[in-house]
Amino acid sequence: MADMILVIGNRNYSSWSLRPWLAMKANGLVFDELLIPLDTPDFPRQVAAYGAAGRVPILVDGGMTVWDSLAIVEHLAERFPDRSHWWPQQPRLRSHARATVAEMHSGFAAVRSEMPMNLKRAHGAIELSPAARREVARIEAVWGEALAISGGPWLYGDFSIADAFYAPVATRFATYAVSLGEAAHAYVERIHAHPDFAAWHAAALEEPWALAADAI
Ligand SMILES: N[C@@H](CCC(=O)N[C@@H](CS)C(=O)NCC(=O)O)C(=O)O
Repeated sequence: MADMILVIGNRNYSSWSLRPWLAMKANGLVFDELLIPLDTPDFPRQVAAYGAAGRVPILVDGGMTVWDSLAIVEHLAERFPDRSHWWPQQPRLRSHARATVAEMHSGFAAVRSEMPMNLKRAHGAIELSPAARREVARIEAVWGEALAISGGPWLYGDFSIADAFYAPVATRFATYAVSLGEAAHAYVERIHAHPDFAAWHAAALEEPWALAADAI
């Protein structure tokens, strides 16, 4: 048994769980996973065993628990400073990456609610609100700026926390066939080809659960 356990939701739907999971895998960390299915009568009781916030993901690291996807990766970046896929090394890129990740962590509500992550959904476009369209344009602009200042191929050169945090939205753009410029489209494909993401994706497709997001 590993020292760390990452408590996650369903791989198909839990965009917040995917973020730290991907960052941890990209950094070569060894951890156990505990999946608590979302939207089940038993979810509150099961998740309460790991933390009072009542949401996944949660990291159990030795004697302590860390909840919230961003707090988890910050905790791990401090604990494993020798790993190279947390924040970018260069200060300017690092500050930009932090702002980009903060923007995702606290925003893009319309994209999230209108296009829930649903890896099993048949790909196809839906009608987006003006707010969601504005957010899509903003995400494309953020990606474009990051790729321009870093030179790519990942947002800040090497794969970093920023890529892990934008991976769920990259899946939404593919699932809901969002029309994108060439650079953003290529970035969405790059995320899908990442071997760790591909492993998560393959496992998601095997899951038995069907949630309300399937209606979209
Ligand atoms: N800001 C939190 C959000 C976590 C979150 O909303 N998780 C969802 C699953 S993706 C959840 O646990 N939902 C269950 C519920 O609200 O009952 C984070 O970054 O970890």
